[in-house]
Amino acid sequence: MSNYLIGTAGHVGHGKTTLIKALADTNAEKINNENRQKSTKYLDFTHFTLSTEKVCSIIDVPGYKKYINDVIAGLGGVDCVLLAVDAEEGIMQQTREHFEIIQLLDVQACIPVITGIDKVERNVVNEIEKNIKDLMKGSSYTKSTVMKVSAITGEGIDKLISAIEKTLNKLTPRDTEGSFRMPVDQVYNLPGVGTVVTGSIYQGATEKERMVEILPTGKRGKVRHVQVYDRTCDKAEAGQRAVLNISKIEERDIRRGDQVIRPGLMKPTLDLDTRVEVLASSPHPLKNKVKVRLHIATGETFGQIILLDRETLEPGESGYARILLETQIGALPEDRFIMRAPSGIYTWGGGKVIDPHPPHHRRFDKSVIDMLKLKDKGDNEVLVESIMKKEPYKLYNQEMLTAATYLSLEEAGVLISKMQKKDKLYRNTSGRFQLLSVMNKLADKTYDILEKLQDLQPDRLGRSLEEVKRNLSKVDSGLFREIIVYLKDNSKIQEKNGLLVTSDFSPELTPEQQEVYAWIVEEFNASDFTPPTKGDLHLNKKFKKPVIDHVIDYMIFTGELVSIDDNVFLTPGNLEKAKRIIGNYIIKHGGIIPGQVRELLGTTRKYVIPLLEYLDKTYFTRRKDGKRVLFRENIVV
Ligand SMILES: Nc1nc2c(ncn2[C@@H]2O[C@H](COP(=O)(O)OP(=O)(O)OP(=O)(O)O)[C@@H](O)[C@H]2O)c(=O)[nH]1
Ligand SMILES: [Mg+2]
Repeated sequence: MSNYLIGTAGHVGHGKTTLIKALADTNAEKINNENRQKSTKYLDFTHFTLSTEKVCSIIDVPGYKKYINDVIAGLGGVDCVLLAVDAEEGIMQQTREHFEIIQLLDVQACIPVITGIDKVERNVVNEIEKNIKDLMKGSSYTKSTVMKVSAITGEGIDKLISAIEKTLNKLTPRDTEGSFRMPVDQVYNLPGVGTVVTGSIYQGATEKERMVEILPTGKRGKVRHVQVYDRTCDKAEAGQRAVLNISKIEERDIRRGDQVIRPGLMKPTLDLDTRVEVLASSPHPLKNKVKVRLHIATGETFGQIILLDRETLEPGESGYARILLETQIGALPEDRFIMRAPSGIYTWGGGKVIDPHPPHHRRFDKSVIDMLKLKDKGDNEVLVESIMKKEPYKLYNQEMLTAATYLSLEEAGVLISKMQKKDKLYRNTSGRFQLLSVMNKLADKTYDILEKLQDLQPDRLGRSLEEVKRNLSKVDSGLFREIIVYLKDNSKIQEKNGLLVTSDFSPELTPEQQEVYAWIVEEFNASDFTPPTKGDLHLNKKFKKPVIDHVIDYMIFTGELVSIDDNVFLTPGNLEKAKRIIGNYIIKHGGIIPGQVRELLGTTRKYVIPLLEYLDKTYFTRRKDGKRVLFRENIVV
């Protein structure tokens, strides 16, 4: 089932209430207690069903000038407005003012309706139709057909119903899945029930027993009772008008303008970044620091306008502004608002919330304006890219994007996955990410640095992480670690014995080192399980200790030696042989002790103890009941 919110608009006495009575085919009592002659005061509500799957809630607004605040509050959440124009009087002052408000609120659709066509000749109706078309010229409603009806004779009502149906079919449906949000337009106390609030549901849904929060107070309570279309039900959703009874909320805790929301959906704010526009009909320009009366959703407050890139906005102009509010409100990006003179005498203009929790910024800062333009356009992908490019030397997470863009966590998640699928984002296993273009650039730079360091000293066996990082001082350590992982995953670099090398790197030996190398190889070839230790090699007077150490490291790097501990080394062949002998012995006898190893390998305690510790450390063996057994029983040796 689809639900729509339809509002009325138009000058006082232009037949709005009578028209919706005709549409709803309902009696006067159902709409209100007032009789037909009475002007509408405040807001009235009813509903009618267009076809089986479409129910329209109607918000009937008063035409009388002094109730303009109700008009703004009533039309804030509607999908479509019926703009009534009386066939005798034609376009009047409130027709224009209401039409301006409809445009500033960016209501999706507006159907102009000439009412009371029974009262005048056809040519008068045609003249008014022409005037209405002129009024709508340049707006987003120029394609709307002007409807002509008489609520008294019923002429044109059927056509109007099908026009409404057709219009609603083209609208973007409301988001019933998102987080619940209902600005409050009425609060009253029902004896025996308690505090009851009514409102149009802007987005999401709520149901009995759900926890809700009241903004701006932050008080929370459970939905105790739900009523939609005059009936008690379990659930109310976007596009419906709902009556809610909420536990723990007293009448004094909530008033019109407050919002009932899914707990945590938004936080109250005193600052807004906005795009404002001044009506062409405004009698005054909008000057920096001016005070305005601000209407947003069903709420009202005062705010000071800080124009961010100029001193004045002339009538008909628009620009970016920070609004400093006098009282806290709840707002989301894309919310529309109306600005009126503080005295309430005229409508100054309106605007759109771009950022409801903006960071501090200075006026006349080009980068601030550029960012606002991107947010204004709503191209979140471009926005995210520009945010990350601005500070590229760190990793981001979902929360950081949420804070910088005011996308919800869920929306940020969807956007990140989309960008990742498009190969725009690199994301690590813990969900942190960076633009792939930034990753590639930094990875190339890191690789070049490592290569340059290797070229400068080709005999060194590798570079420590710190040494490479020193050349990338701007990059934070989390991102640096990720770049190393990224380069390793792409087989561009390797980490050997804790040192970084490019994958194609092989260290060079100096003539002196080559001589030491030849000697050590010979020494190792001459012995099986009693090879020279580092200490033994140091006893040689012909070669310097640091050169010997370097060549040992080199041989570990190239895989010619395995370091059993700091002092003892084995060739990989001999290590494998030792493992085979020890393994087979354990399998046969259920365990082995150091003395048996010594005998089997024909070696001494000096080697046996480090070797067994090495085998424990590398999960080949483990200690059990004073013996060594295989780490895993089923190991094949
Ligand atoms: N002849 C005729 N009279 C109409 C028609 N529609 C409304 N009226 C009369 O016009 C008067 C004003 O109508 P309402 O429906 O109260 O006008 P409204 O726009 O709701 O007025 P406000 O709520 O004060 O803004 C009433 O006396 C209606 O009976 C119509 O189609 N034909
Ligand atoms: Mg009325």
